[in-house]
Amino acid sequence: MLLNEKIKKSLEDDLLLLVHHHADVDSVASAIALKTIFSDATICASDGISVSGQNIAKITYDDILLKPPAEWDGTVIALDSPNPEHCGPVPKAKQVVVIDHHSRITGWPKGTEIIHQPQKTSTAEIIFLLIKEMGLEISKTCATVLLSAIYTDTGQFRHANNETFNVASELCNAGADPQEIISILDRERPLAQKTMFLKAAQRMKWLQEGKWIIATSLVGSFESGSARLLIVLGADVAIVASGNKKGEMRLSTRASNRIVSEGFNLTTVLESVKDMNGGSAGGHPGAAGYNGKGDAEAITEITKQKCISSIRELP
Ligand SMILES: [Mn+2]
Repeated sequence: MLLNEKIKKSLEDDLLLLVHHHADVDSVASAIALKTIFSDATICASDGISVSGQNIAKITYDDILLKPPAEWDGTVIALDSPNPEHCGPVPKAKQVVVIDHHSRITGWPKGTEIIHQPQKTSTAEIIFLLIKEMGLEISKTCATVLLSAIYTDTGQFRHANNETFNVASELCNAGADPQEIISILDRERPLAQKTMFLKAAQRMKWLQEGKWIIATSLVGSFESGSARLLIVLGADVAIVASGNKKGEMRLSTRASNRIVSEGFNLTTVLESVKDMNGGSAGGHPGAAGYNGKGDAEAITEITKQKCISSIRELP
């Protein structure tokens, strides 16, 4: 059972569904799916929605609040967010509930109710189970957004497990159409994104450590898509950074399935960057992110060195 009495009670209150910064498909879809059940809920993003997240938002055209209120007279549900920095500022509320599937959950204050299922390949799968547990019907829209999230978070099912396929099949029975989802997710990319991906490739540097290739690059935005593309190009580890004039920087990292299956873990690498430089880190062994302060290029270099060290420690 995922729901305890305290969470069940808090779901009867006014709900604010909070997605993480630069919200991805999993986060936005989880919010929209919950809104198909709790139609009075408010969806809120505190730091923008990614292009692919916006494609999902267009399925229902639900209003999305772009700035969280300082206080919320009810329950805040933080989605796909392993720490409060990832979706903050989190409004003061009667109750905060976190629903997440990242490896490690940290930093949530005492009294927060946490539904943490790190073995699930997406937050959407947890939402699916929650709705089932409540004995409620899954509508076609709900099934469509949840299956879109599963597609995305599993890298088109490359990281899927047996349970992922079971849930996907149930979502199809509830009306999700796999081909329709592919066409939603494959909508044409904005020009700014295409040119940024090309710049990421142009500015890429790479080195070989044993049989593994580490690639780094620097972009103005779209770090995570850029990192994924460097893996497609042949890197085993991709580190893509962006920084702004305020001195804030963001790292997105990806690792190939092959190196992850040999024990390489990006979460551990970025946790150690966090221990050294402050900020926040989180993710999965093969896909993780870091937010902090400092020079984007310098932090990239440090991260690269840490990747080299952990590659040398692989069995
Ligand atoms: Mn996710």
